[in-house]
Amino acid sequence: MLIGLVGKPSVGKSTFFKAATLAEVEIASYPFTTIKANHGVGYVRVECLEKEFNVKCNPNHGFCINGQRFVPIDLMDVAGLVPGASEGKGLGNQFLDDLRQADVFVHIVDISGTTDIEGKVCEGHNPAEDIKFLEDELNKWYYNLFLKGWQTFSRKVDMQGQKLSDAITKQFSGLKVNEDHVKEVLLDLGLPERCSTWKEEDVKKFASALRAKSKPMIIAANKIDIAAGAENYIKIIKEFSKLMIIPCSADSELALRQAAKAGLIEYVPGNKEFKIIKELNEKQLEALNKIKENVLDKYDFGTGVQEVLNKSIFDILGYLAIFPASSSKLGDSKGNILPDCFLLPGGSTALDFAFFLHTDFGNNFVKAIDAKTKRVLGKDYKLKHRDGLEILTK
Ligand SMILES: Nc1nc2c(ncn2[C@@H]2O[C@H](COP(=O)(O)OP(=O)(O)OP(=O)(O)O)[C@@H](O)[C@H]2O)c(=O)[nH]1
Ligand SMILES: [Mg+2]
Repeated sequence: MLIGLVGKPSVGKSTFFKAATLAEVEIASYPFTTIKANHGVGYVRVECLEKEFNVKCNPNHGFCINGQRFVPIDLMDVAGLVPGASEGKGLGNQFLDDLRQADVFVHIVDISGTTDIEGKVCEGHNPAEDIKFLEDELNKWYYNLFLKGWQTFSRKVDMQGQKLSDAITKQFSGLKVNEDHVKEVLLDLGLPERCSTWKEEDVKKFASALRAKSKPMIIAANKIDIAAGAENYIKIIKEFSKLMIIPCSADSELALRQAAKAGLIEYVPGNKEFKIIKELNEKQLEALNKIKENVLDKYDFGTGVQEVLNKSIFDILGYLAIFPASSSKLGDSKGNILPDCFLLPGGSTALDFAFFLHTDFGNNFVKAIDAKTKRVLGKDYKLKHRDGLEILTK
């Protein structure tokens, strides 16, 4: 799964990326600091099963602190997007190309209003404008891709009597569009089956709806630590009540994670508190106090960075965290306890999980056992978030 960080220049995309991955990337207050996309590994946070079994886990991937398991996911930070990007303005199309492979977008917005529409420092900018223009540019990007060659494509589909949803999925596979998305959009819009009869307006509607379905979006209302942020945030959640908007301070998260890495504080990403464990100088103390007062004590999700990642994967994409585990033996052959935690699509069954682990497990599936309750489960059992399952085979 790939999360793409998008937004106009200077909103804090690279800061968010660095806070989540601790990778070395360039951060600066002028627009277009990032030119080439950055790829890295971030984590979603899941309550580990170790507590239920009273053991200490040894993760193969990611890590676990105080019973909180951090499971790796891919993140991508790209160049800033300005109005007209789909027509090539700013760093335009090159950057849009980077986004094709994303499964979900985090739109980073400067909620403090201290950067204008092109990312230059200002005061009093209305973040609502940014939310609108970005969606618009992304929709235009899809539309332009569709329009290119649409006539030839649609005629061929109709003439050869191809199944429309299948043909579109194949044609636009580079955008990671799946056939379910296409079917749902065709059904929602009620467009004619003969796609060569679609008007330009129909193609536009279709492209926008498919963009929303195949690249769903969550909004990180970043720079909430700046005074004007709080007021703007309240306005924005009223104006865009249908969108998922999380207050966020990437800069605060970065400071906390770096302080924790340097051994100055104990901090579990996503928590609302930290503990000082080393003697700090006045400047360090002041910086941490500001984060506590302006961000952690004020908002439900701490700095919001972890919450944005979790919501993207578990709420928007609907994934489930599943632990391979058996009630009698929690370790693997090397004695590692609860070594794995996998992310599976919502709606997956016990049999899907078996195939996910290994084709042989799937082909020879007999039953699954719930490690927490010892209940026997059949192949059609629908997985639940934080299930621990053992697969028994022939
Ligand atoms: N106060 C505050 N400043 C932030 C926050 N996040 C980022 N910044 C600052 O905003 C400026 C831009 O940050 P970047 O991370 O480089 O922004 P970007 O979106 O990657 O910008 P481009 O690469 O130019 O598109 C820097 O000066 C950051 O320190 C935040 O949460 N709070
Ligand atoms: Mg950047």
